[in-house]
Amino acid sequence: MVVAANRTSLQEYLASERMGQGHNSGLGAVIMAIAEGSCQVQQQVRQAALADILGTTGETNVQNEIVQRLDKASSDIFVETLSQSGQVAAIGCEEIEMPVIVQGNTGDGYIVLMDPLDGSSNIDVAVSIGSIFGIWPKKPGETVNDDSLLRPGSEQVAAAYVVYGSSTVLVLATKNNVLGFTLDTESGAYALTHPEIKIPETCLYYSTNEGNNKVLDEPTQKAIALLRNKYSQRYVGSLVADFHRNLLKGGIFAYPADQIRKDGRLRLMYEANPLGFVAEQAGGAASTGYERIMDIVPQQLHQRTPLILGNKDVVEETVAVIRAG
Ligand code: P6P
Repeated sequence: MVVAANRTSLQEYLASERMGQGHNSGLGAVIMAIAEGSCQVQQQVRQAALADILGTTGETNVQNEIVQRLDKASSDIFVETLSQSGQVAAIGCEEIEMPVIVQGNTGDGYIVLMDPLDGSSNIDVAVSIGSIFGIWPKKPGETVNDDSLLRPGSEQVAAAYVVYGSSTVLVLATKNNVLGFTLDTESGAYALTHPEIKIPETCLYYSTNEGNNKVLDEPTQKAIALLRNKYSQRYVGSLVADFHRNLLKGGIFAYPADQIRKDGRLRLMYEANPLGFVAEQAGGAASTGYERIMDIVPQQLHQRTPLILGNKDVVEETVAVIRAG
C-alpha cells in the first residue's frame, strides 16, 4: 500500500523487517493490532462530544480513578484487536483489574501491557492524549497465568505509543531502532515519517507538575530547581504528549515520589516500562530516581513508580542530586 506521498506504510515496514516471519513471527501482527485499534480510538477521540463519548461512566477503576467513557471504549477496542491478532496470550490493562488471558492461545505469542488511553483528564478539554503498549515474549511452552505478566521491563522485545495530537503518530521501538509513523486519515494507514528517532543530545525542556513542589523532599526539590534554572518548562499533563515532545526535541520528564505519592503516581508496567524501553532505544534513560526502571522486578500488575525519563545525561544528573540526599 502506498500512502501519503509514496511513503512506506507501517505494514510494508513490518514486512521488510520480516516481523511476520521467523523468530519474530507474530510480532508484526501484534503491532498491526495496535495500529488498527488506534485508528478506531482516534476516530472516537476526534468525534468526542459529537459521538457522545465524553464524560464519565460513573465507575471508578482499579486505580480508584473516575473512568472516562473514552477510557472504557479504548480498553475494549484494544482488547478486541489484540485478542483477534492470534498472537497475544495475555493482556494487562490499566482499566482492567485482572489480567485478560486470551482463550485458545496455544502458540508462543506475546504478552501486552497497556494504558489504552493515557491523559484522561485532558479528553474533555481537547488536549493531546495517548495510548501506551509494552510487549513481552511469552516464555516458550508457558501456560500463562496472572504471574506471567509480572516481568521486568528489560525483557520487553518491543514497545509502542500513539499520541492523538495535532496529528496521530505511532512510535514503535524494537531492539534495533525507534521509528515514527503518522496516520494518513484519508487512507487509514500509518506512513513512515520518522525513520530513526534518537533523543537529541541537547536538552531543551523539563516537564514536571510544579504544583507538587511543596510536597517533594528537599533533595528532590533541589533536583527540580536545577532543571528549572536550566530548561524551559513544558507540561501538558498527558505523559505521552510530554514524552513525545521531549523525545523529538530533547527534554526530561519528572514525576518523582513525594509526601503524598510515596510510590510515585505513574504505573510501572504499562507506562514507565514501555516508555523507558522507547527512551533507552532512542539513547535516553528512565529511572525511579534510585534505580533503572527496567530493572524493577514487579510485584503487582498496577504498581506505581516514580519516573525520571528523557535525556540520558540529564536523567543521570537529576538522579545524582536526588540520591545525594
Ligand atoms: P498530574 C494522566 O492522568 C497521567 O496519568 C499522565 O498522563 C500524566 O503525566 C499525569 O497523570 C499527570 O498527573 O498529577 O500532574 O495531573
